[in-house]
Amino acid sequence: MRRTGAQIIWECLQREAITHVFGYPGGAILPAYDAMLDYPIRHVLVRHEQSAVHMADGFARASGGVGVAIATSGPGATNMVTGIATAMMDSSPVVCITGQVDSALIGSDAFQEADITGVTLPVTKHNYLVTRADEVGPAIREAFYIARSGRPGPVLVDITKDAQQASCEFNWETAEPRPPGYRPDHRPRPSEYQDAAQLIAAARRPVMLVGHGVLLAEAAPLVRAFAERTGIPVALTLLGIGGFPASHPLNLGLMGMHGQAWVNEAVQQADLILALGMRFDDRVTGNVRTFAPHAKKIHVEIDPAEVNKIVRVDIALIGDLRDVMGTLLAEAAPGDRSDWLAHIDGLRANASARDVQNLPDDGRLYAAHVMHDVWRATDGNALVVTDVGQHQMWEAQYYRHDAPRTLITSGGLGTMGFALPASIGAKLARPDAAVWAVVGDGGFQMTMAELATVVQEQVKINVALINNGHLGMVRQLQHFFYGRRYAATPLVNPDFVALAGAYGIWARAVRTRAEVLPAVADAMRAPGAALVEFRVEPDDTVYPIVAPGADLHQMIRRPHPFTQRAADA
Ligand SMILES: Cc1cc2nc3c(=O)[nH]c(=O)nc-3n(C[C@H](O)[C@H](O)[C@H](O)COP(=O)(O)OP(=O)(O)OC[C@H]3O[C@@H](n4cnc5c(N)ncnc54)[C@H](O)[C@@H]3O)c2cc1C
Ligand SMILES: Cc1ncc(C[n+]2csc(CCOP(=O)(O)OP(=O)(O)O)c2C)c(N)n1
Ligand SMILES: [Mg+2]
Repeated sequence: MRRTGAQIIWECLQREAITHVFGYPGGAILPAYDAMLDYPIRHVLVRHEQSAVHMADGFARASGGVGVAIATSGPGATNMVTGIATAMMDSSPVVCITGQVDSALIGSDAFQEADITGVTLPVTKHNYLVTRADEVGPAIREAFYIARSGRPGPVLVDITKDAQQASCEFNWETAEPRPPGYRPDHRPRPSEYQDAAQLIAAARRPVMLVGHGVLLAEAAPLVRAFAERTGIPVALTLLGIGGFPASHPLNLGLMGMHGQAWVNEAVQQADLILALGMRFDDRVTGNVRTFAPHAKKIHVEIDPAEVNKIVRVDIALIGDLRDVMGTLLAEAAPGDRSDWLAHIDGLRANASARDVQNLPDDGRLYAAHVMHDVWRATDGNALVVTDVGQHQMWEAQYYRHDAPRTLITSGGLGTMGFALPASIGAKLARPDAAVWAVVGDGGFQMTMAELATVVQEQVKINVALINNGHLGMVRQLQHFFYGRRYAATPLVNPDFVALAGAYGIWARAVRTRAEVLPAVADAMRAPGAALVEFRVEPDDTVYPIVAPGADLHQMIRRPHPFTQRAADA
């Protein structure tokens, strides 16, 4: 059949079962927008192209599918870069389609020309410049294949305006992708499995580190079965949260820079680390030279480039986590690690005495309380999307996630402004879920223009705005490491409730703990989107904290008994 390049874009998206695209139009992509009207795909009109990519990313992370973002050439395409880099760092499958100036004008500084394949080369898994209609189908089909196979990631397809306008024969079948040199399939050798099984059977103090790869591989049930058979406790990376149920007796919790003290201590005392789909980020390991010094290490990982990159391991099982865990489970010997678990329980009891949750209500509102109460009010069933900062860490510590894909957050790039748009994508992917965007007063202001998208597209999200009047996470670094010299971290904020009102969004401000549960319930009952502004303590600190580069067990702990007050800060 004969089609224009513009039509082929939508034919391909339809065949890839894409239901939503997130985008913003402009001259160089107009042929594609015009053709779009004839296809049954919902277009979500964003307010900034960075947000379009975050929405596609949120859609992908919530659904397990691929998210799609679309923009025009030049400023439209360059606005996408932060969103693309965010998806790249967290291995999220996103396909970005951009318009480009006519092929004859490339390199002439034509109106709205930017070399977006050049700009995005380091932050995409792969990218394409398409200058002919007959290249559109193969490029888009290959882009989807690359985005979702192996280690997922963002792929950009830049299509010139004349390629969109020209016609050619389109045949989906002949467009089957065969990218040269791309081999995403790896499998461990049987002897590697045997060596791993021996190390596991011999370990007396083993810990599993569950990472994002467990979610990407849809391997959570296998990991759970493996933990239960072997009695091995589980620590989670930030992006691994949901990969193992928080309520499970073998769950230890978050590890790393802001991980719980007992989790980091258990990792440091372990004699075996079984790292599953995680890449030993520096926020996870602290000082690499002293990381888990007594442990043999097994790394289950799909990307060979991640093996021995940061931490030297004794055995690497390179392959898809679901396949590898299936084989490991079949070979695993039942184990009893009750002495080790009892030891960790002792560490946990020691730490919990310092927990802010165990303190009497002193009339102040703490973000930790807010997150705990949001967890209670949502029965632990919400799909939470967090922004970046202190509130992100408090969510990770105090909202207990039992199911995969119920926490979406920007971990690797740490992109402020991620949460509001990503929550819109997540809600469109999972319309039945109660979606909460947990945002700081700083990051929210980076993409709050998307409140208009929320209203125009009638997306029922709920925003928990943790207003501490500061760029809290940076202020915290200044507090500990820069002699309390607070350069450029206090914020003068708008009236957030009035702001939401200007968009026609239900909103309420909360100042005391007693108001938290009713406000959360009312927000969810509100027929449209809702925003609750929690005016929390301005000087609160995320504990524990491992100083950058310090040993993982050398955490700065919350003072005990709890003494921190505004006046002490
Ligand atoms: C303010 C802030 C504070 C932070 N503090 C912490 C902290 O205290 N603790 C913490 O853990 N993190 C923290 N982070 C997040 C941290 O920066 C990293 O993003 C996070 O640790 C990465 O987790 P990960 O390795 O599990 O996931 P990713 O970085 O997404 O890596 C996933 C790995 O899984 C592999 N993989 C993908 N698919 C498969 C598959 N099918 N099979 C096998 N392997 C697969 C990938 O190749 C990759 O190596 C913080 C971030 C911010 C912004
Ligand atoms: C786009 C971007 N710019 C700067 C930073 C550095 N940074 C990390 S956390 C943070 C403060 C976030 O403040 P806020 O959104 O109010 O959250 P809080 O820490 O107060 O909870 C900053 C500036 C970042 N992560 N992303
Ligand atoms: Mg703040």
